[in-house]
Amino acid sequence: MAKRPNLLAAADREDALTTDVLEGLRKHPKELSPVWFYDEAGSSLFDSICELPEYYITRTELEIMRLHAAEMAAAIGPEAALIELGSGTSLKTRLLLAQLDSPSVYVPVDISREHLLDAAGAIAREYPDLRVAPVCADFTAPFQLPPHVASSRRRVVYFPGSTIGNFEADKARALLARMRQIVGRNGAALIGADLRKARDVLERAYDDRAGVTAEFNRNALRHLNRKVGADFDLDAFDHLAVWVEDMSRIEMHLVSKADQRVHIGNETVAIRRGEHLHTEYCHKYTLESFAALAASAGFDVARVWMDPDRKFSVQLLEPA
Ligand code: AVJ
Repeated sequence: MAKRPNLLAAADREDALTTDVLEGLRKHPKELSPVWFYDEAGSSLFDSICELPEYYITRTELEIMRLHAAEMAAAIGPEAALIELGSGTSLKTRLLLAQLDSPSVYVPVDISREHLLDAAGAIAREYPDLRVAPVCADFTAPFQLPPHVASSRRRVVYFPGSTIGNFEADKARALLARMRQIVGRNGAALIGADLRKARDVLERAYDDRAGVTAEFNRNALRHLNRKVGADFDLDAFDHLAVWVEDMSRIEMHLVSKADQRVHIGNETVAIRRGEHLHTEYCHKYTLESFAALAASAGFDVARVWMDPDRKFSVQLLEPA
């Protein structure tokens, strides 16, 4: 059986990370995992992104939750176990929790132990009657649910933020299929999914005037420099956000401004002038394309809540 990453010794873990990074950089086009965005600086840059006038996603989803969390809670029903993938420090989770009828347990799942415990602690303090059972795990792999989930009437996975959009179709399907497994026959999944819209609106949302998203993109390199001892020159890369119609996604790239060599561990990676490193995909859906994705994982769309301009959707999926 494969060892779990958090059981590996620190040195092995670093080797594994370096191997992962090098693997991505040997692909054509070169790619870096979006996980590299989120060190401390990156998380605070992301918080700034959420405040940008161009980045409509967070505020639109919040608006939907403010308007419709009560209906969502009614559709979910009493004594549910709410299992959130990624730990919920956010207002969205609170808005939902505040409306649920006697939830049996709230289970935030996150790979970062520190972030998880902070988030779980904050929720537990704000909702003293709520049982909070955090699980430290990579939610893209199987993990064990805490015992209290068994006594709930219904299991509901909550996956807000359009994070589903960061996964390519086969991975998104696999993740939804895992949710289907987790919630069982009478469970549900409540998912935030961003909707397709005009190219200029999307490109501006990922390439803001103030340059915060550009900084967020480059910060992945700074994180790599520190974490795996690489020597990326941040100034040698341009930020690019482009809508790729065929794939129905925004792609974020870093474009090399010069021929350069980057050292990672004992390896050297050559990057040509004009070469692109892919850092993130953000898929955008139509109601039809999301329903098809859900169906491919064994879910029907039971309810959809949207803002009045139909920029974003929160969708309740139930086993088909
Ligand atoms: C947090 C992954 C949903 O895809 O819109 C924001 C990340 N990247 N700006 C998104 C992000 C660039 C965001 N998600």
